Amino acid sequence: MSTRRKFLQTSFLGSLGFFSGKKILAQSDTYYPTIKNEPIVLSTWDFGKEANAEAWTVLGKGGRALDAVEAGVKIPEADPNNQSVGYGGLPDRDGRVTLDACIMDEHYNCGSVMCLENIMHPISVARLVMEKTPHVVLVGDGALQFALANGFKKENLLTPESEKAWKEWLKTSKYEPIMNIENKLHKPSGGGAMPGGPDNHDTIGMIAMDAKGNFSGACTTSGMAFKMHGRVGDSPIIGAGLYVDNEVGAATSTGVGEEVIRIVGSHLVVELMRQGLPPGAACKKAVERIISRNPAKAKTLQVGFIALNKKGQYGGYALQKGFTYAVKTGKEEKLVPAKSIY
Ligand code: SD4
Repeated sequence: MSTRRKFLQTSFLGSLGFFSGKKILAQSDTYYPTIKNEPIVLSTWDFGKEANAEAWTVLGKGGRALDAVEAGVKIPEADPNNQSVGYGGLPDRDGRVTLDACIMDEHYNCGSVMCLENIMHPISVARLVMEKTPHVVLVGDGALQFALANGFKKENLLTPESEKAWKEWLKTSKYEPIMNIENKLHKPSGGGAMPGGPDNHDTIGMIAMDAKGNFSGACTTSGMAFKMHGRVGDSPIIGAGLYVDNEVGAATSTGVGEEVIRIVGSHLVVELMRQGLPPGAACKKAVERIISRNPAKAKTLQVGFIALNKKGQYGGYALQKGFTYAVKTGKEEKLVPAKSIY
């Protein structure tokens, strides 16, 4: 299609959206709401749909975004078929399931746990770190001790399927992140999961705005499969895997955490929105920042961002095709295939 025709079509669609009040996909992959201050929740990947539905049990009743995001992400955390979050997560190279999670509310309060073992709901421990301690982050044994002292139960999180996948991996012990080619998520991988591969990009990042116009976010993961013991990705790092600024909006990420940490991705997206970029465009700029550091490497990796601003506009962008995000409002529930650079 010629650039001019494309431009005309976009302008035409844009004006249709403007005059009819219909939701349209804008050039920057940003969607615009019809109703202001309507509660809304966004989550990474297909299985975000079920998590959003749970979050809606809070948001739909006028509840707080913080309660909604915690309730929402607990769904994949407890799902043994999801091999990148919580129970059933693929272990590290030593066969240990180590979990990372963080949460942030509308007052810049935040809490995080890193490399936490044997606790089904790291997100709830992260929330307690936020609410009951003077700290932001607890790691490893300290996080576990804190969880146990607060009534959490110690559980074995390594499912037979994930153990089988790990034993399979041990045969070659090759750690080589492979980008997701196609979104085959939320399916048991039957032992075929590869580090960085299709089943390894299932982190759930969830961001929400409640009926009062307040924002919160949560992010939880078992991290990259077969990682070195002690490795922590972007997901539990405030500013990298998640950021919430109640004056501007919120963003969260998924994909190869090392790349997101380097650019403090979610904070970058929120700051770009503060400067006036729509959410989709802000996500795209963050993805481009990753490429500018190392274009050749970026071609081989997946990273995706989603973002929501104060007006209820939302969007997402990824390095590679295959990244989807789930959206729920009082009016609709849908999966959006994010635009991508490659
Ligand atoms: C990590 N960002 O540990 C996580 C992995 C991930 O989708 O998002 N997978 O680096």
